[in-house]
Amino acid sequence: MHATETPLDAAVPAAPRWSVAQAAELFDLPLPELVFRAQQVHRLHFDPSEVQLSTLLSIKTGGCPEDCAYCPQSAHHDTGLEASAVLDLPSVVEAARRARDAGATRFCMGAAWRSPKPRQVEAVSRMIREVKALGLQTCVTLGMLQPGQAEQLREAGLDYYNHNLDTAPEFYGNIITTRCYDDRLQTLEQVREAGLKVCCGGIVGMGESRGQRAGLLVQLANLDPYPESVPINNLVRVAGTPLAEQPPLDPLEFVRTIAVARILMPRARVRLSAGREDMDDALQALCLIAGANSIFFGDTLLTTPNPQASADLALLERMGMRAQAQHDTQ
Ligand code: SAM
Ligand code: DTB
Ligand code: SF4
Repeated sequence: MHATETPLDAAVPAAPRWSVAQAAELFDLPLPELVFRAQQVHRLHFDPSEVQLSTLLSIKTGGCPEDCAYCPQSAHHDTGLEASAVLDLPSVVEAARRARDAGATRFCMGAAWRSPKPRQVEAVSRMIREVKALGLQTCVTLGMLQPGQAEQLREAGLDYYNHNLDTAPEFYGNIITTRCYDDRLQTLEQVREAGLKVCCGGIVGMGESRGQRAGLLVQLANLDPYPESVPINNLVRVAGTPLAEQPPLDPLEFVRTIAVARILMPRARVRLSAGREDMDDALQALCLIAGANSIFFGDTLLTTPNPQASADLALLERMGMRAQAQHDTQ
């Protein structure tokens, strides 16, 4: 090689890799120091007064063959939830229109599948086309994908694919036995290779340690590139699931998790996700101050309740904050 040439890969800056020890050090900081650092990072990349609104719709509910211990939709748990067929296209379009009219910029459709069949991907593709035509960003979460399916979804107009790592690798087996961490990583790779944006996060409050919360965030941050969208869910303790009696996480530990996610993934939309029904306004405000800049918007998540849209808009107003404009969906 000529002396002035640089090797090809030297021109591409490597994504910063984080160690679990570094993330754990952040978790251990005094809360004001941690929140200050998260705010500094947040302001470098986002308007700190703006929050993105995503609305969820369950397009196929219940009867899932996977055994995720947190999930009311698993056929392994008796939660009293009736399994239903795939929603019809007009109902999906109607729900998306209502979400858009209420102020959402992204519409996320979730299905209780381990992995979609070809005809199911076709049905979802029809939904994606129509939702996209309404001017909304589109996201789906359908479980593990087979080769070619991510491309098919992208061609229909999909922007984001949600597939959560859920927890740290070493805690995963305590929560799910019907699939492994590598299965999840493989689907995430296919999603990336198809040119889709990645929505990937996890759940806290399932009995994991602080080190394991750090471990989850490091797994997410070290995906190359890290996800554009990072949902941080606080466990919704649903009766009939194995985690129904799990003691609640210290709310300030949830705030710390948000702040560390913001620092490790500076440009990501960090979403204050499931679990807001159990949080008062002050705690939600603290999460938005600590670096969250997205919420699930609308009175149901997939199967469980979420705060009323009017309450969320009122909270943003009280904080002097605002929803992301519908013409500005980056
Ligand atoms: N079946 C697909 C999958 O698992 O990827 C998509 C739907 S699944 C319900 C989407 C995500 O919802 C899960 O990965 C999990 O992070 C979250 N979730 C499910 N039940 C939850 C609960 N009780 N509390 C918090 N988050 C939950
Ligand atoms: C995510 O991380 N959380 C959402 C969405 N992605 C699909 C789902 C939360 C589900 C909470 C339990 C329920 O409503 O069934
Ligand atoms: Fe099925 Fe997804 Fe629920 Fe697991 S989280 S039981 S895969 S719907």
